[in-house]
Amino acid sequence: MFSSVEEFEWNYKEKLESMHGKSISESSIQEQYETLGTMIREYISEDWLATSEQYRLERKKQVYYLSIEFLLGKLLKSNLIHLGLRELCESGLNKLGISLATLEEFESDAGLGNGGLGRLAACFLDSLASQNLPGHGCGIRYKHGLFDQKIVDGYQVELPEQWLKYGNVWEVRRDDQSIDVLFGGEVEAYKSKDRLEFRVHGAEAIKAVPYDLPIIGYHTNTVNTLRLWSAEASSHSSNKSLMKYKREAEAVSEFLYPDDTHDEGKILRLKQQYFLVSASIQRIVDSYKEQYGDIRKFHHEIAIHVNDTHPVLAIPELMRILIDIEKLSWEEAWEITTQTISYTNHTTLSEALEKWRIDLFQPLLPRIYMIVEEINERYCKELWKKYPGDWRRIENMAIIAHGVVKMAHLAIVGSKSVNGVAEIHTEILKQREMKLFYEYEPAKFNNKTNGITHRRWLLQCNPELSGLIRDSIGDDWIYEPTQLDNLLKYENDESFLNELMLVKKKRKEVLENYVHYTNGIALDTDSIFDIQVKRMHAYKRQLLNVFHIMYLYNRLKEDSHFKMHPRTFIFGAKASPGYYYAKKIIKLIHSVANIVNNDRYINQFIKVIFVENYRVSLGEMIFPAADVSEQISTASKEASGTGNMKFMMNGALTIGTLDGANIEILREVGENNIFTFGLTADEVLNYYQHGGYKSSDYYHHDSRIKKVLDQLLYGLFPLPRVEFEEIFDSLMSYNDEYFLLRDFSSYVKAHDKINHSYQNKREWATKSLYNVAKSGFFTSDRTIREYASDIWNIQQRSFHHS
Ligand code: 4GP
Repeated sequence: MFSSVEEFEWNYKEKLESMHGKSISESSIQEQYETLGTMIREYISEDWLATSEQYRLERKKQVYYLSIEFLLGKLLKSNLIHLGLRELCESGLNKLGISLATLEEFESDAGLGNGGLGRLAACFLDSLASQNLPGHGCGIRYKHGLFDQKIVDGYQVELPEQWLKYGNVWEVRRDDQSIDVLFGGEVEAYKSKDRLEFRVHGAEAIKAVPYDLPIIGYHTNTVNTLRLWSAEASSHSSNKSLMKYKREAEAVSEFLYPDDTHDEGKILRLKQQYFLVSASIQRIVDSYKEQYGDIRKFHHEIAIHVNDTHPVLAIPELMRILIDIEKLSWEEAWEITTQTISYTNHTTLSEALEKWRIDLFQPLLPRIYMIVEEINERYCKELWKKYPGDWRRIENMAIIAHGVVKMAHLAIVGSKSVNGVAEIHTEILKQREMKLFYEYEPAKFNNKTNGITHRRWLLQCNPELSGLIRDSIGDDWIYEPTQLDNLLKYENDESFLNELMLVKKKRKEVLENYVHYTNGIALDTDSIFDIQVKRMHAYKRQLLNVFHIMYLYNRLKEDSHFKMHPRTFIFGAKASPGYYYAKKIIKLIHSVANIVNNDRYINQFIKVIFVENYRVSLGEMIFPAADVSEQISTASKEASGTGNMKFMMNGALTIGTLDGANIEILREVGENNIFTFGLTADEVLNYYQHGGYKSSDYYHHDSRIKKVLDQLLYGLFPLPRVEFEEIFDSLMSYNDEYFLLRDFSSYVKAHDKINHSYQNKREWATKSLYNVAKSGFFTSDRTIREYASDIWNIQQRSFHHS
């Protein structure tokens, strides 16, 4: 059906007619999009089936990646590129008067995630399929993904996201694979053949219905599966009124991260977690048994990875199934479980370390709670043997303590492997956050530095740059991105370097067009595009970036001799709906933008742009357009970062702290090709531990800082003093937890260096080249290979090029 343009054209017309009963000229963009999507899905259906069939025949060990988030973005374009069909479809559609780009644009972003953790999961799926590895995702089919952000008068307003408004062409609903997940009820213990057994009475069932999405490998015929579970009313249960029950059941997969400031919201989140885990594991066990029969060898054939602590109930759920249903002993079940499960930690921020109150947990999941209690008891006994009398240590390592269940502790105890996501992050886990666990079981801990799929984040989003790379070093880098290193032979090639800068300019123009259209502000594409896009969070220090802009504004105002290369500061960020402080920073960025962009003198040098509703598809436009990548978190706080890798791969230079994967970027590119500044992680952690930092000293001794901070309260913005008082107080009254004032001066210096270095076009181009050439290490293909060999022990299926 896709062997020639003509054949495609013919088939497309037929399909459109049969699906919508319309001719091309009568059809809407939505119908045209749906037609193409459906054709592609049907086109791969054979490979999709064949892939699982082959895994079965070859008895390949499979990994299931459980994640509460999958931030996929749009799929049409990447699917076409992966299948090698994009050009053919584009020509065919052109002939029919349809623009492929318009259809690609029409598709909604699948925004089933917040940020790094969810986007990483999406990159991993891509790398598994593209490397012919038997790995699948399990997640939740939220009806509404991450909210849509609107900016009204400089404030963030959240609107419900509607990605399923027109359905989802990629998914296949699998009613035959539906399964009930049970909540509540009472546990009954009974004797059966000398063994104490348990069953639950009076539980309420919620039906989990899977929707399968194909994950198409790049130029191979491997098609893996992402299974997203949707919650529906089950025919089996409930004493409640039908309407109430139906509403409650469907609420489980309605929103990504329901508001959990109240107990009701907390219970819903816990329900979501168990829903994902229980449905996935029940099905994994079923299909394993169908194929292999002997449950005792489960861990030889199956690996289950929990992405952060949200799916950690996988541990007691697998125990429940092995003990209550498969009738194994505790010891056998524990051996299998702890050989099956592995866990990644993505953050050391204390507010992100999940703890569930027992009074919420136990009534919702009584049998699971019992199992967690027993895991805890046995573990504490084991610890007592090793550390007799050291009850303090044991208390600190317990899974249940002080009325809460500590999910990270459960994760560590029940997994065979615990990994951090960048070298420094793993070290901090080992030496500080998880020190006691590391001392007890050092072999469990390992590092897997994050990566990104270079297929989406270079090949797809930057055709100009990938074209230049192809013309210079061929195509091998697409299969092995460390080959990008070969670009270094152009280090002294003036014409190549000019080309590279021309590509950058083109990509800046694309972004300029978009910003011009959406924000109504024209940008100078000869200015330095200095970009910070990521979730809004105090530790990521967007505020430090704003302070630098305010400082430049002041300097330009005060000193008419001060000149700088024009800069365009671009921000994109969503703040959590309940995170008041982060929302204030969004307001501050807009307030500064207002002043700067409307000042005729100043705006020759600086412009400030906030792009609304930052998401994956916008990222695809933004990363290629950056000259400077802002990675300025307080050292020790950013576990890895992955945006830093996307910028680098597209030739931006990083200004960054020695945090997360920035350190590894520095190692790859060398210190000439990155601008680092600020406290080190050790220095930060020592301050936290021993004190000694006084932010007010910096306020009183650095007039630049004093001026900027005072301006938060008066003299600059036409706003009441209270507007930014909280920000001021966080720095002065609460001693600047994230060390903005401490790092300000070295940050300004690093920016001066950027300004200086950009004057020399050739020097800048060479630095940019180094960043692209050395970015191969950060492909998620490398990361996934490490997980596959060190943790999951899975192997590629026999290779099929297509
Ligand atoms: C993020 C981390 O903050 C980021 O440093 C890391 O690159 C990313 O995970 C992937 O490992 N964490 C989250 C989260 O997104 O929700 O905790």
